[in-house]
Amino acid sequence: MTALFAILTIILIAVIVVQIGRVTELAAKIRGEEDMQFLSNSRHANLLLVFMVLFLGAVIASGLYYKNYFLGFGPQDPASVHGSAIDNMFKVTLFFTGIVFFITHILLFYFAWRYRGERGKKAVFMPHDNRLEIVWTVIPAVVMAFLVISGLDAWNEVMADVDPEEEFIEIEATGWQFAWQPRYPGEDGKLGKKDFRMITGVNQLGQDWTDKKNLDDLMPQEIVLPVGKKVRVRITSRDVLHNFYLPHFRVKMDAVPGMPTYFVFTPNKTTEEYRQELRNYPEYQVPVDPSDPESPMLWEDFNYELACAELCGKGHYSMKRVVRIVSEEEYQAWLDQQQPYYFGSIRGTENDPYTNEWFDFEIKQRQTEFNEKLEGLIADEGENIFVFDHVNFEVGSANLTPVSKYELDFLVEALNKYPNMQIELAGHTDSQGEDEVNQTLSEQRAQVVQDYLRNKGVSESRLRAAGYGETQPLDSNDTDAGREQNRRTEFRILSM
Ligand SMILES: [Cu+2]
Repeated sequence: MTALFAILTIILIAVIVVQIGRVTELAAKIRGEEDMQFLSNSRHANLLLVFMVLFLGAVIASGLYYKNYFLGFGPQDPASVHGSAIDNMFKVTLFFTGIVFFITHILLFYFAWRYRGERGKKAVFMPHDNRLEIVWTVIPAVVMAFLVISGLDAWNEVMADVDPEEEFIEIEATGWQFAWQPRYPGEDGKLGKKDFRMITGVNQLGQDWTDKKNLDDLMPQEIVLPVGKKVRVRITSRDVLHNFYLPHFRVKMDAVPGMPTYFVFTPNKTTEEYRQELRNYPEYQVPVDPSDPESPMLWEDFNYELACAELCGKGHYSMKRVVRIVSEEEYQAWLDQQQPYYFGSIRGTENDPYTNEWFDFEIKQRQTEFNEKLEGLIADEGENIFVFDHVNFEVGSANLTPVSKYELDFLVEALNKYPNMQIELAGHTDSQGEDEVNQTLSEQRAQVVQDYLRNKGVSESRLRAAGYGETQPLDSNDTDAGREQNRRTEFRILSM
């Protein structure tokens, strides 16, 4: 139906155009061809003047109407130290190109009106004018030179890298289809090494875990930064071109696979301060969801954002991330809540290169646990058996696993602390395999532990070793979990 109407309308318009043409031809025949031409020139010249006024009026009106949508105007204030340098550059350029825009458009339409074809008018023949050429070459050249030089000045200021001496926070942003992954350096302040060949499902950035700088790196889902601190962002990409874009901070840099880029900026307004500024504008004092009476206002809901400014694929829009600028105290509190990715997802798994050692903080923490457990046992009249939590043997053998030494060292310290304590070391197995083999294995294991303690300087007179095979299960031998409970090494306090 709509199509039919459209076709009919087009046909009608065509008929009207043809008819007008015929009438004009007829009128020209009556009045004379030349008169008709001049009359038409005159009408067009006047219409051009009308168009000029309407057009320039519309330009000014739309500029005023959208004034709060231009970067650097109204609520679009920059939130970084260098932001105003970029905004000023845009404003100066807009000022000069605006003047040129108005002058050239006024002249364009004025000339079309002033020099329209009229009876008796003849064109001036002017083959060349040096003065005119110089004027219209030199003036734009001087203005352009001024714009370029001041632009270069702003560029050098904005793109300056950090001084190695100065204090700054370095973070990393990796773009991929379709997300940004921020990475923070953790307590050491240094980002660990990466290699794209190490990228796997659990190692999205290809971090090299043998580089200890990686172990405390944080991978939060949002970017949180303290106000007033210089930030250097390392920008990389895992697949295609992306663009790290923080519009409110006037930060924009390509993320290129295989070619790390960076951007340095200093946020100078917290999210809350920016919201308070937006509050002054009526267009931000409307509810986010007008149908919900509880809905927050637009200014309350505002958040800085990280976007991708490179059309990188069909999920491009979903690369948005929230950026929060907070006070130094809030930043520290947020940092303290973050868990290093390594300790959350890699530690103790097959990807962990450090399964044979404990880190200092783990040793401290587990030593505290050991001491508390032992103190509890000493205080308890009825109980006197301490089951080791971290003393283990290789499968079917009496060889201690490498990390077993830590808990045994805790015991050595405890024996030194209580010089009269005498203990019996006991080995236990589950019920799998031959009874006799299990009996021998448990004896050997208790002996190995005793030897270890003796080598650490504990007097042999305070130690006894015994194997109990599978005779003293703690749990059922029918389940994996039960058997794990039953395979154990423990010590019994004989006297204090
Ligand atoms: Cu992208």
